[in-house]
Amino acid sequence: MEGPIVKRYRGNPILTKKDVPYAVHTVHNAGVAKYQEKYYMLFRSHLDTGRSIIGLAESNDGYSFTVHDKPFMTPATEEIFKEYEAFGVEDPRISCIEGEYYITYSAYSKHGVRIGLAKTIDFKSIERISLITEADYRNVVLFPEKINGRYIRLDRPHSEISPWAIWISYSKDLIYWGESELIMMPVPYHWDQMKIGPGATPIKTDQGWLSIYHGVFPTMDGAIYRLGVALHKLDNPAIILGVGDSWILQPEDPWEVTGYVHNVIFTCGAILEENGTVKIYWGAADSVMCVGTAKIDDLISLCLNHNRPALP
Ligand code: M1P
Repeated sequence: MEGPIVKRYRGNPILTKKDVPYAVHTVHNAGVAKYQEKYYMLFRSHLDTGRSIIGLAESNDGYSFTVHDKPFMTPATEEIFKEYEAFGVEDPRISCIEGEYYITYSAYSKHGVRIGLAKTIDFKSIERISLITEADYRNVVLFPEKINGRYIRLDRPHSEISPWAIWISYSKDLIYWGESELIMMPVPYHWDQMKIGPGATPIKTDQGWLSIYHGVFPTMDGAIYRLGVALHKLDNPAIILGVGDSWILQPEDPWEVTGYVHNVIFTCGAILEENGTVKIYWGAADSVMCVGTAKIDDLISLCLNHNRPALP
């Protein structure tokens, strides 16, 4: 492999607040999916209340996006969601399961952060299904198919006494989840030692499910958010075949280093193309959206040949 494992698109950032036809301060942490040959991006934006909503953009090539006139998702006005989304909806991830697009998002309120599950079949309307965690969780993403007859998700509960880590849970109906298990932890004095969280929707490959996650390192100048990769066993994603020892992307471009929150690279979506290239989308400094490409074989090789343990 020559050069960096993720090649940044020269036209970054691909989406900023200037591209949005309504008033927002940021455009970041977007889930992305392909529907009828187009790319659909659900992105988070801060309003001038400091609370977040979710907008929609579409693209023919995955690089040049046009934002729809109105937000796609704003805090619910009907109970029970209204009570738990009062402070905003954030960080959507999209998983296409049997032709329907399921969206997991953070629902923020005075009660903490829960995860909501919603669904769209056409990116025109959205139906809320359920709140699928209690507080406090973030960064929950569904595998894009049932495995052994069950839905599976990667979790990130918040703990007072342990670094925030990646768990797995199972469901027969997408509503009730259980058999939760800790599967991956930060490693002391590593680039992701402070906390980790599931990122993009897992990508199915012949060799396993490729998961792109974020890892955080504390410095005297604040936290640095980077991306890494892990490979989960195809028929049992609780088993991690390898976690890449090095990060695949860190803040370097000016809009990644400086912004609403400095030094943040945060992904909620990636698309595997037929030629083996993965388009990885990331929010930079919680301010703008960027994209880059990597070869799926390089990401898998990092997990299998240059790895560290999933659990210390
Ligand atoms: O500001 C960086 C990120 O912080 C939070 O992520 P995490 O809980 O994993 O640390 C979220 O607020 C996320 O949206 C944000 O990008």
